[in-house]
Amino acid sequence: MRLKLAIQKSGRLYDGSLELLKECGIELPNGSKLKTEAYNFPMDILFLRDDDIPQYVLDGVADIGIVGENVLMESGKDILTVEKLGFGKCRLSLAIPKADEYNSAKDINGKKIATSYPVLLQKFLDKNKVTAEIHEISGSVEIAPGIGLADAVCDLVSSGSTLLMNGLKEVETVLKSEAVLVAQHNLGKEKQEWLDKFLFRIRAVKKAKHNKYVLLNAPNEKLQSIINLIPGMKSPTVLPLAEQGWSSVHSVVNDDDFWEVIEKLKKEGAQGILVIPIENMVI
Ligand code: PRT
Ligand code: ZN
Repeated sequence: MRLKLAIQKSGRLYDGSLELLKECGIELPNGSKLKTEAYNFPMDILFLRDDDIPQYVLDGVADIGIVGENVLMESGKDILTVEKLGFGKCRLSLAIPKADEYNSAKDINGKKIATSYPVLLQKFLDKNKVTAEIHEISGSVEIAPGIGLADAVCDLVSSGSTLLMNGLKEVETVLKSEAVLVAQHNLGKEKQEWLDKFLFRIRAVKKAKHNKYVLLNAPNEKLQSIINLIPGMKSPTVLPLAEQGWSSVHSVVNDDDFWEVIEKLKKEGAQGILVIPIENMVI
């Protein structure tokens, strides 16, 4: 038994997908392009066009895959979203020429919209009870208004600079997207077990990225208030320093309120605060 994972063969999700495998300790031969076998995990990697991944997973050519939610939802294929992966983040947005007025979705009534995402756009139009003409094109959607092909576009945006360069402004978010791990519904017992092991590693890696290991020195009389600030996973490690009246405190701090916590620690009298990245985190 080998679990077959489909990833994008080149493009925006390629590096992130390989990076994820590496962080999960899954080693691949260098420079493989069509199909490759992991050395130390029962997994074969198939390199495909991103648009083909949902269908291949549905057919069982691949058991699992890494694909953008935008592609998955546009495809409408009945496969499972197992986990959000935190990379390849973007949004599918409606954009119109900068000078055009916009108050609500009603303003696109009767307009011609260029997109590579006709299904998602139609759903958005239906939800907003708007009728517009969808003009499906496969690439360079952003130039459509400039060359008179459409009045508006519905395209993926990350930094927004492509829209800006083409004289367009974003007016609605149709979908927020990131790379996700997908799987077919019935993998069978053995493959499911290996998927669970893969998922266990992914979650440990993701968790570690959101946390940092913190070491600091604290005066003993302030120990309790410092411990309250960094409760960690169970409770912090406290070790006596060679200098009387001082302790070393080790704990884990979440990314979200990281700087706030560090400031409070300083205020409470913590010294020599060291912050170290965590590679894996299993709870
Ligand atoms: O060959 P294949 O079919 O596999 O690749 P592709 O050309 O269809 O896809 P690719 O590699 O461009 O994108 C793969 C996936 O990356 C997408 O399906 C999204 O899930 C995700 N992603 C994240 C993006 C972007 N960010 C993104 N910015 N996909 C495309 N873009 C494009 C967008 O279409 C526009 O042209 O980048 C431009 C906008 O970028 P900004 O930064 O200027 O806003
Ligand atoms: Zn594609």
